Formats: sequence, structure tokens, C-alpha cells
Amino acid sequence: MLIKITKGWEIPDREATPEPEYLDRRRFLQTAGLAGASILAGAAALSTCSTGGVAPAVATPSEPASGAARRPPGPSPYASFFPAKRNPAFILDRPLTAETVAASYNNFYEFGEDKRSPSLLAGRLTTYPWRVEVTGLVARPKAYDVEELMRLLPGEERLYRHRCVEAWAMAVPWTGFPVKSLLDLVQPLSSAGFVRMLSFYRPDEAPGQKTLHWYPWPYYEGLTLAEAMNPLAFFATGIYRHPLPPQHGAPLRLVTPWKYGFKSIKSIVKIELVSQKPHTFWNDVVPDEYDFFANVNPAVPHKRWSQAAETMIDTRERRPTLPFNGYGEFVARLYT
Ligand SMILES: Nc1nc2c(c(=O)[nH]1)N[C@H]1C(S)=C(S)[C@@H](COP(=O)(O)O)O[C@H]1N2
Ligand SMILES: [Mo]
Repeated sequence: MLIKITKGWEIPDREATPEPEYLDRRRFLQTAGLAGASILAGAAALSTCSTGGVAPAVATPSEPASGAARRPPGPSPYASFFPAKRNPAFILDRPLTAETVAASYNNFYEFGEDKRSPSLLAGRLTTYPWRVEVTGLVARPKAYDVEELMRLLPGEERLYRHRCVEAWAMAVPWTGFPVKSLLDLVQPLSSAGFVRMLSFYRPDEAPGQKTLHWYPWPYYEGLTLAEAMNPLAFFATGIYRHPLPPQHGAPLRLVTPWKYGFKSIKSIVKIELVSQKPHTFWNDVVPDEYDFFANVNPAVPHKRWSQAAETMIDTRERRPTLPFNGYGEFVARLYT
């Protein structure tokens, strides 16, 4: 059912049918079945980590607790790498989304489950200095500072469509470099079959990592090595011709435009080449709703809503969903 909109571009969370609905149901079931509910941030919630089974034991507490390198912070050098030259190979079938809308309608659960909180709270995240460890089954494992990566791998701008599994979409100009360029630096071994990526774990800066304690923080994602080496797979350091604002996943986030947005892990601290298919955050939280591949597909509905159409977040234009989000010519052969 469509709900009447009063606030311009803003899609009410209830209309976008977001991931948290599942959790509301879970919380209800657990509240009904268990005693000792605790009240958190105005919402009734239960500790589910050990009793509820929402978060399987796949979180990795031994991971480094921070992506920040230990040296005195100064002014961020990231801006000096902008703007970057646009790569004309990536063209859009629709207008770019208004920047102010893209920057205030975000999914970044480390800062809350609603769309507005990330833009209000993610400024607490210290994004400089920021170190990314590239490790695992590689010939040359190394920890890079993000500005070092920006120097080593010159940025380019790409206009990409971006489609959330909640059936909203935007079109944005990212700046960054292909995932392949970084992997070529560390040289994956022949035993590597997958790339596992990890976000930061800093509950003191990211309130959601405390209050939303039933999630298996830190956020983690993965790709097959073939997907990661595909020319479309991109590490973004910027958007709209300037460094990423924190709500978009500063200072480095993945962009895989043929997949639903939850694959595009934000604020990455670790990239690990592994031999086995890695666990992924949303697949662990709700296995029957979010699969590992998560390729955009209008023919496969989500368990609770159709994926046949999408709504642009600024104009509210409805558009048919495209297979692979319109990127089949680049990626379809990965899956045949
Ligand atoms: N670390 C982290 N990365 C994340 C998320 C998140 O909650 N935490 N949300 C994902 C989802 S569901 C989407 S749709 C995109 C949203 O990216 P945007 O806010 O830049 O549009 O980020 C993805 N990456
Ligand atoms: Mo999403």
C-alpha cells in the first residue's frame, strides 16, 4: 500500500519497508517469550546475543578495534585529491540524485536504524588518520593509510546507480579506484577465492554499536574474488567531487552497483583474501531474506515486498528495476 507523502523527497521508513522490520518482529517474539526486557533509547529491546540467536557467533572480537593509525591527527589531506577526472565509460539513464538528499537519507546502522541519524551522528567518527589492513592469502600483505592509497591509486569519478534492497534508489557520482587496483598491489595467491571486508568497531564513536547490541558488530561483507576483480567493483573515497562525508562511509567504502546496497560496506578497516565463502552481516542476521550474492533482480521479490520497481529518493519517480541494476553487460557472465 502506498502511503501519502508530506515531506517532499523523504520516503517514510515504513514505506521503504526497511530491514529493521524483521527485528521488530524478532523483538516482539522475544519480548513475548522472555522476561527481563531492558529499555534502551526509548525502545523496548532484549539482549539477544546469547539467548535469542539473532546474532550467530560469527562476530570477530579479535579484530583490531580501530581503523585509526596511531599518530597525531592533523587536518585531513583527503580534499587535496579532489576533484578527479570523470571516467566517461559509466553513463546514467536518469538524472543524478540531489546531493543534499543523498547525504541525508542513509543506511549506516552503526549510527542508528533510521535514515536520518547517520547524517546527524556520523560526524563523531574519526576518519583521519585511517588505516586499512589488506591481508590474508596475498603475496604482499600491507596496512595502508587512506591518503597513501589515494596517492598510489589515482582517483577517477564514476556515475553509478545505487539500489537498496528496500526498493529505493539513487544515482551518484563516486570518486575512487577499482577494487582490482588495490588487489593488484597485494597480489592475491592462487588459493584465494573470496574477499572479506570489515568495518570499524568503535562503540564510543558509533552509538548504534552500543544501543543496537543484538547486531553482530562490526559490519562485515564479502565478494567472490572474480566479483572483486570485475571492473565495476569500486572503492569510493569521495562523492559529488569531494571526500566522502562520514554518513556515506568515510574514508573508504565499497561500491558494487549491480548488487543491493547492503553489500557496499562502509568505512572499511580490513580487507582479507580468504579461500572459503565468508559470512556476511545481513545474511547472518536474516538468512532467508538477504543472500550472499544479493544481485539486483526484479524477478525475485524480497520475502515481504516486490523488487519489480524502485523509487528515486529525491524526485520520488518510480522506475522499473533493471536486472543487475542495469549492469548486466559488465557482470552477467560472472554468474553463468
Ligand atoms: N558499515 C556499514 N555499511 C553499510 C551499511 C551499514 O549499516 N553499515 N548499510 C548498507 C546499506 S543497507 C546501504 S543501502 C548502503 C547505503 O549507502 P549510502 O548511505 O551511502 O547511500 O550502505 C551499506 N553499507
Ligand atoms: Mo540497503
